[in-house]
Amino acid sequence: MYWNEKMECMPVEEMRKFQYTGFKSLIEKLYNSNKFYHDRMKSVNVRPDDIRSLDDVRKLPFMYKQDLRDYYPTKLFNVPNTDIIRFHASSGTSGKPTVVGYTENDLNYWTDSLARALTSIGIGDKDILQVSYGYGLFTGGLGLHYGAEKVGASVVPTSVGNTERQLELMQDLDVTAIACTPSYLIHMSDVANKMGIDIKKDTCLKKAVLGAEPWTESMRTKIESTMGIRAYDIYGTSEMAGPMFTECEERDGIHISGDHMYVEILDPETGEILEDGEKGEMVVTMLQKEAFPLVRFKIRDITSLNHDVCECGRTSPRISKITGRSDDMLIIRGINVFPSQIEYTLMRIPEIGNQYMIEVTRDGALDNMRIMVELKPDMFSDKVTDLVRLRMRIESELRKYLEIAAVVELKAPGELPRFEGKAKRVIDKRVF
Ligand code: DLL
Repeated sequence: MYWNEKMECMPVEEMRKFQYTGFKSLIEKLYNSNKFYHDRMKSVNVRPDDIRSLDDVRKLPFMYKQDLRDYYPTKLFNVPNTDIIRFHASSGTSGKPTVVGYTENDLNYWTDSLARALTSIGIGDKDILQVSYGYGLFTGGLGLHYGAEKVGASVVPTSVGNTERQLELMQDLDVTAIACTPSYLIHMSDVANKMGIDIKKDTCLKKAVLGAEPWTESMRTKIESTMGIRAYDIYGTSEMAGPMFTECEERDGIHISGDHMYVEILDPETGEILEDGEKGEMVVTMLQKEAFPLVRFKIRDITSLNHDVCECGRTSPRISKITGRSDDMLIIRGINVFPSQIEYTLMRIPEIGNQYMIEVTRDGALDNMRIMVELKPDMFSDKVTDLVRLRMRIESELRKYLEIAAVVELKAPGELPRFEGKAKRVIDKRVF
């Protein structure tokens, strides 16, 4: 049992005061020590003295994923390199990834947030938690790993893949909870069926902590009824730290600990701040981060905010299930893919012309991506072996930059549809 009653149950007005104090000292620190934030504030003529209430956050400019790319890899960091003890990275909008650094305190805050979240869904020292999120640069594996150890659970760090072996371990070690993407859990269940394992009867699995990609209430119902478990939503992004917040046992929104993060919801069209219950794009300010601060960062996820006190007793605001994004990022097998990254990779291959199309489909539980590319006229050869070699080279380049497999189809010049006006390059046929 790991929770912070003072923070998690603090009256809303008191929490706002607490957030204001944290925010004010963050802004003072950044204004005085970080060129990026200093220049941004100067550009709108705001000094730390102008921040006199939490609502004054609105005076500050937004931060975008593009900023992370422009200041790649570590120019936005606010501590000396010697204080960084971990890096993670996630897909950027083109070419380079987004790099996030952590001090020791950052890792502690992140772990603290996850430990509170796991406690809120009843995962503790009696649990054996299989972490089937990817370990490595992706934040899912290591994030859940440390959070679960903090609550005293026994961790089975399987990472993603090798599903048959995962299922054997699940049975042999009496795993009680699993953390992975919802689509991977559905895939596991399909593989279990083929192996003659009924997760409901033949394993001790009771809970699943699912996130890193959008999923719906109907997926939850399907997962729960076929596997005999309770499934909880977990949310976070690498820029925030990684996975950080979950639903509680009530499952009426994802609790956002006010001492960790301040959330605003904006109308994506007008930029106006929206009221509780209204859907818009989420903007976050991290209140405790040292290495890689985040002030008014446009995450691009669409959700709504609710400040009512939850039945569980926690007063922290809750966001509703993420229903989409205000940009064109795709999440394929739990991995973020920007069409601009695909374009960047394709356009560096001299044989490829200007036209391409991306098609995403779902086969069972697994996402598949097909990329159709038109070749330049002089590159289109009759020799099948040349074309096969070229296709394999393009697939390998894409795998290198996107970290997921895509099937490439080569097209003759002029074969792909042309559009008047904005080209439709992405066809997402998945039903969520
Ligand atoms: O996906 C961190 C994470 C790991 C979250 C494990 C949950 C579990 P990124 O790779 O930076 O970080 O991707 C962040 O994924 O902006 C959302 O668009 C999407 N996403 C994450 N969780 C959810 C969720 C991790 N529960 C991006 N529902 C975010 C819907 C989600 N989308």
